[in-house]
Amino acid sequence: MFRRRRRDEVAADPDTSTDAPGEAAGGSDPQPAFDRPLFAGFDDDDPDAFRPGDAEARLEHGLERTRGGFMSRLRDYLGDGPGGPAWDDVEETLIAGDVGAALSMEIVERARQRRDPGGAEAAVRAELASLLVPRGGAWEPRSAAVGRPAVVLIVGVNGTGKTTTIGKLAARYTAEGRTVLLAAADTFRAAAIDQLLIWADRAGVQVVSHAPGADPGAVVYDAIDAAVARGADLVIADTAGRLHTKSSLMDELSKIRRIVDKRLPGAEPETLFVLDGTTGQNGLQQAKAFHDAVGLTGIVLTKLDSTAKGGIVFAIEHDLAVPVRFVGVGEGIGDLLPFDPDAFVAALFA
Ligand SMILES: Nc1nc2c(ncn2[C@@H]2O[C@H](COP(=O)(O)OP(=O)(O)OP(=O)(O)O)[C@@H](O)[C@H]2O)c(=O)[nH]1
Ligand SMILES: [Mg+2]
Repeated sequence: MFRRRRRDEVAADPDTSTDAPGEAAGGSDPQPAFDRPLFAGFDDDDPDAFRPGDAEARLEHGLERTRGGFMSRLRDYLGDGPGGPAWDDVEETLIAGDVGAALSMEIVERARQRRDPGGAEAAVRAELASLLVPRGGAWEPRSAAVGRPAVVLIVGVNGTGKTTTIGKLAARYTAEGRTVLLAAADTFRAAAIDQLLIWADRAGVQVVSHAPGADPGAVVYDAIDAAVARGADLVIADTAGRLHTKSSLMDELSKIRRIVDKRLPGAEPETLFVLDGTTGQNGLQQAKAFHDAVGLTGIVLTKLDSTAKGGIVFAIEHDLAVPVRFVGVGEGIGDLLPFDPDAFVAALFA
């Protein structure tokens, strides 16, 4: 069923019903997402506003805490003091910044051996940059054939920023002139569907939704059908937050994936894992479990503005070899930046 720019209605397709995805709450989300402030930073007087603004300045702003936190200590220790760089402190600082213990040791070892003419800071900077997965250009979800939509599945544990990211992505691609359709496949809570409707309203895109409790796979199926019928370019599916340790819920994601493959053979949907940048090394375990279960094609690292430990970017790319595609640097609709490795490292050391 289509929804466009309506925030007061709840979808009401006949329920196709499935096992209660209710366990998805998993108990790790302290409060329902809908009760949280959703649009801090969004100008309500100008609801069509999507202003990505100057990406470089936004990135630096989003990384303020990280730069003032572990990065500023790192640079102090890398300075040419009387005894040279304090390598032990450099290693500890990297660990404290969420880079991970084994990887921090490796970085320091290799940086020391580099004997970079630019000094210790240049050496560490080069080592950090080398951990990031090389990209073949900007992220571009691909469709299986002309006239068929590209599909993006958004997955992750509870409360990491999935729905918010979908709103931001929808605004970004709509601003680029593409037709985006959202699939409300988090059917666990009515509030989750409502939340997506609000974001869709903000971004000016359509939503396909079923009744709360419906089969998420059926929602995605219908959304693809609707996208084909309407000539939409991109379907972005919201999914319920789930703990990576719950195998039945991970199976549900695989099922959604199979439905996309069946409905759009050869589509190769993008599966973006939304990782809360404030969760630290635990987030790495989550990402690995999701990667094993459904095969991730990219990562969105959210809440970078709320953490002083942006080093998780290096850990995750090194350990998973899955590229970070976007970073979330705030709660506003424009606070999602495409991830550019060079710009990221430059902003950290700026
Ligand atoms: N500071 C900051 N907050 C963010 C960012 N992205 C999301 N949030 C906030 O994180 C909270 C959770 O966001 P949601 O989009 O509801 O998260 P979710 O993953 O969809 O949650 P569930 O559906 O309950 O699993 C909200 O308060 C968002 O405003 C970000 O990049 N920075
Ligand atoms: Mg959500």
